[in-house]
Amino acid sequence: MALTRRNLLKYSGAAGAGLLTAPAALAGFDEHFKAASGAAADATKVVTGCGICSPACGLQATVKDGVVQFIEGLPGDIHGEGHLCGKGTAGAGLLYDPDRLKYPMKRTNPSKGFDEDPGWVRISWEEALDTIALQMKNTIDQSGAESLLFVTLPGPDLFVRLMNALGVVNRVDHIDVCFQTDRIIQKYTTGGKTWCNDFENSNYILLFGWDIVAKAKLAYAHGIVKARSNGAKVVHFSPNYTATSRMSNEWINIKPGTDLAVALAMINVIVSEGIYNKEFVANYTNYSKYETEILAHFKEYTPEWAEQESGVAANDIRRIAREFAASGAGIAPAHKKTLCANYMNGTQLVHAISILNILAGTIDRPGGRYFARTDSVPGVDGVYPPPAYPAKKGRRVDGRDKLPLVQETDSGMFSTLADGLLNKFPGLIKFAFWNSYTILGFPNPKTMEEAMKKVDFMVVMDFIPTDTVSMADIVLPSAMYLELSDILTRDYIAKYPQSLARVAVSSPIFETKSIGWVAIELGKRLCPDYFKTPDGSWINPATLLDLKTQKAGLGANFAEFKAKGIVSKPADFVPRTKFATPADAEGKCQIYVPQFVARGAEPLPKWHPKRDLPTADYPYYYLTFIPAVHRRNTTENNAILNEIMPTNAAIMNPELASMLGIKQGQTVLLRSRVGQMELPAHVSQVIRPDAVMVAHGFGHTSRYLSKAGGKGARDGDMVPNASIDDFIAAGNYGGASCIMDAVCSVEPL
Ligand SMILES: Nc1nc2c(c(=O)[nH]1)N[C@H]1C(S)=C(S)[C@@H](COP(=O)(O)OP(=O)(O)OC[C@H]3O[C@@H](n4cnc5c(=O)[nH]c(N)nc54)[C@H](O)[C@@H]3O)O[C@H]1N2
Ligand SMILES: Nc1nc2c(c(=O)[nH]1)N[C@H]1C(S)=C(S)[C@@H](COP(=O)(O)OP(=O)(O)OC[C@H]3O[C@@H](n4cnc5c(=O)[nH]c(N)nc54)[C@H](O)[C@@H]3O)O[C@H]1N2
Ligand code: SF4
Ligand SMILES: [Mo]
Repeated sequence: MALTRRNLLKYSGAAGAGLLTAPAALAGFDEHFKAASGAAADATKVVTGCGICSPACGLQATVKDGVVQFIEGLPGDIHGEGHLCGKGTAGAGLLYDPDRLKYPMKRTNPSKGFDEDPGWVRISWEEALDTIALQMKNTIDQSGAESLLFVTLPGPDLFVRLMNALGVVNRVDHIDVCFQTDRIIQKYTTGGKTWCNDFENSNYILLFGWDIVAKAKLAYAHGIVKARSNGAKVVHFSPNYTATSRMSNEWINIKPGTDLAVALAMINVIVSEGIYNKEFVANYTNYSKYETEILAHFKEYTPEWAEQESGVAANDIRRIAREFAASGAGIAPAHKKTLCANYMNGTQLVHAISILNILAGTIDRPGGRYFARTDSVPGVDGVYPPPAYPAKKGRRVDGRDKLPLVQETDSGMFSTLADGLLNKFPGLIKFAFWNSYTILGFPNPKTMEEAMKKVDFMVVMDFIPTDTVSMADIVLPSAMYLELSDILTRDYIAKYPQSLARVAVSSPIFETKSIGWVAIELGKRLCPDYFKTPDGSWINPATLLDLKTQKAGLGANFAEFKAKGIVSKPADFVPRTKFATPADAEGKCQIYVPQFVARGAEPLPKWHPKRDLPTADYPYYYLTFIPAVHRRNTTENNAILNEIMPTNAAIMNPELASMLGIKQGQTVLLRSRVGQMELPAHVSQVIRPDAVMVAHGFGHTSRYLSKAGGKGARDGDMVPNASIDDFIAAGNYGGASCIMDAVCSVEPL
């Protein structure tokens, strides 16, 4: 059914009526549509980019009377290839979520807690910004800039400018719970981010974990499908049978946390048999310089040894290693969470996988992992060079500075933040600004809840009333991607540059604003010199966008770029012959990383087990996964997606269920050494008998999320919190965040 103004009003009114406990500021939606009804009567198609995940597939929205009626893929876009995935198609459910934050609000109940009613009162933007600026200024004056905490991605550029101008030391983001270890390893082994996977030209795709087909970046899911139809072989190691396992030629059931053993053994086979890509290895890697060390190091990691650790037959490991090496174009993507952040040994695992790709000789080669060729779009500092920024002085609350390789990345750590706030530096942080992050993304949200109570003043900017919003002193309503304009460079499929204009398809709902606008407004109040243009006027977001468009070579101004929709600059793919590894690597890929030694890390990956192993009390592996139809912890309240998957369950094998006397749908109690949860059992063959699996993204506690609030359980409640000391002791020098490193018991209730 297409959305029309009439049925939307009806729908949002009905959903709003469900929110009987919600304050006036959160209820009702009709005002916005009344305002929009003056718009043109004819339906128009607006081209933009999806904003649910980072490839930003091209999207076209049918808009009538100012209301988005239909969303579909954009023909000609290399990422979506004219399609959107389920999450992307349901975008209007986010835009028109009746629970959205609509106005700035302040709390009137001084008692803070996730169970407390904050007593929200609507305030003006002026009052909100003045209050926030005053709190920030007082904090800096009394305790220094180190007492400000920003929980935000390193963007947008205007917000970064504000943080730099104030000398903010403590900015943290979720990169460590996702792909930080890969980022560190790529920097030293290949010279940068190799997230582009040339699946369609690959002959052999070796997948450890990553459920690429369901966890689509649509672009990669298409790539796997094309690879299969081109005759490539796909091998998928996973403790559960996933959508990707179904698409693979071989699914290999692996003991959780042991992919490292298998990868080390594959390197053993390839180097000891000398079956690596001779031309690439000789010309573009440091193999020959460190051959003695490499051969000696991997000698002990035989397939027979790896079989003991992983349960994967030695013969299979040997055979797959040989097939991969002989294939001519083999690829082993690492990309994100499953390999990089799941377990304590994630850093070693991504190093081992990078070595496999280097030995296959496919770094920046057809069929391999390659570097994105993109347009270069300047940030605000490239358009308006800022006055010199003050030096950043102060302590890192997350302890990042104890891990030199992480310190070099400039992103803070979700995984150790709670420990820092509670134990290492209690009282250090007086003011926190959360921008589009909520506690469900933390390895152990319970500890984060405790930690947040220790911060005196908290601002939360988001587009929906998340759990974190419940703890805020001031709440700022954020615009979301369908209300914003921007330049999107395509960097998932990027053999040549392609940029897409993100165009607002809806006027801002109620009083929502962008974080860039907030940065300028706070800048005016706190550090005006950084927010002026050379002619003395305030930076204007629309003019800034025009200048960026011009400098990136995409058009004379944004309107011109917007009229084109997509700007492609086709060019031949010229493989790199010099790699941007550290200067002393002389432009070569590094298998052995000599620079790691001085940074307290291992130059070659060693075997380390995962952190939590089964015990008599907690005999089963605890696994989590992200469902295909949701984005992490953002879409559970989207009416369309909530209907498809409203809650989670404890997924277990029939063998385990029958041993424990558990029936389909029966409530079970899962316990780990730090937490417990009750969920209905979902008995299915898809998972190993020694593991239990729970979907991430559920267990929201916010009373203002009328569809997701109170449904399901929070996967992270079972995962032990970590500290920097734990990481150092375990040799986890890349800060792999142990996002599902837990074991559990199961009992029927
Ligand atoms: N639909 C959807 N797609 C997404 C996202 C989203 O929110 N929604 N988010 C994107 C992001 S940020 C990320 S990081 C990726 C995450 O995508 P994935 O890496 O696929 O993440 P998960 O779904 O958490 O885990 C995938 C699988 O790994 C298996 N697994 C667990 N332990 C092990 C192990 O030790 N070895 C092996 N081989 N497998 C194991 C799990 O059982 C699960 O089936 O997805 C991206 N794509
Ligand atoms: N326990 C556990 N923890 C995990 C994971 C897990 O599987 N289990 N997975 C990890 C991984 S791989 C990742 S990538 C992280 C992701 O963790 P997060 O980054 O925290 O998850 P997101 O779903 O991206 O949503 C973050 C916030 O952004 C807001 N948001 C979403 N879209 C918009 C928008 O368009 N505009 C604005 N203003 N706000 C928006 C949402 O409301 C939400 O509050 O979580 C990690 N943490
Ligand atoms: S893969 Fe899906 S959610 Fe991600 S950008 Fe494309 S359509 Fe949107
Ligand atoms: Mo992620």
